[in-house]
Amino acid sequence: MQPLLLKLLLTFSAVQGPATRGAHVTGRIVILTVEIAITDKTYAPHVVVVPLGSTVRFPNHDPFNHNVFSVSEPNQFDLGLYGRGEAKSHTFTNSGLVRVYCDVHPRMVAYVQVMANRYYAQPGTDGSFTIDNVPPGRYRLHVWHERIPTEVVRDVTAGGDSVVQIALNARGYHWEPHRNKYGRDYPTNAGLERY
Ligand SMILES: [Cu+2]
Repeated sequence: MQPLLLKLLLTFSAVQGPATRGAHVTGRIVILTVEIAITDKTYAPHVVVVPLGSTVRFPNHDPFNHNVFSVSEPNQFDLGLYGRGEAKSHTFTNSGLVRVYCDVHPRMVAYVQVMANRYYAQPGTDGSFTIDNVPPGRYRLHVWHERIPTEVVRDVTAGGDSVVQIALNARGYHWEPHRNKYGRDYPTNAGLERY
């Protein structure tokens, strides 16, 4: 495996089931509150995975304003401008990928993966992951990474200690500018602004 790919694999993947027809899965969900801190115009951590119904807090530690927002349907939200020491939150009531931006700083990007069941994992620093207590059966495994163009989908069988190995290819990745919350391009000096 290429070192680059290995590193990307380490960074993050989200994995979820269910399920091919016939396998009935009802994982009990525990709602969470997690934090994505804003420091030096950066979201950290910039990728989180949460169960449906969970809340993400966005505390601003910078001495200037940020405007956390998303236009990812159906989880769009807009926390408005707020300054240092303030924290605003959003509760995610739909499953799916939510791209979180800042209306002031176009380079600020975070991802919230909202999961409809508990069968998911975020790989550790060595790239390994485990999804515990999956009832035996056939499932469809979805693998996501911010730098691959589409999810990798794999049919897998759970039962005993099933092992699956997946390598992601991010060679085609390049930074794509996005629009602000009004659907317009950021000002041309965006990213160079003093604050
Ligand atoms: Cu910002």
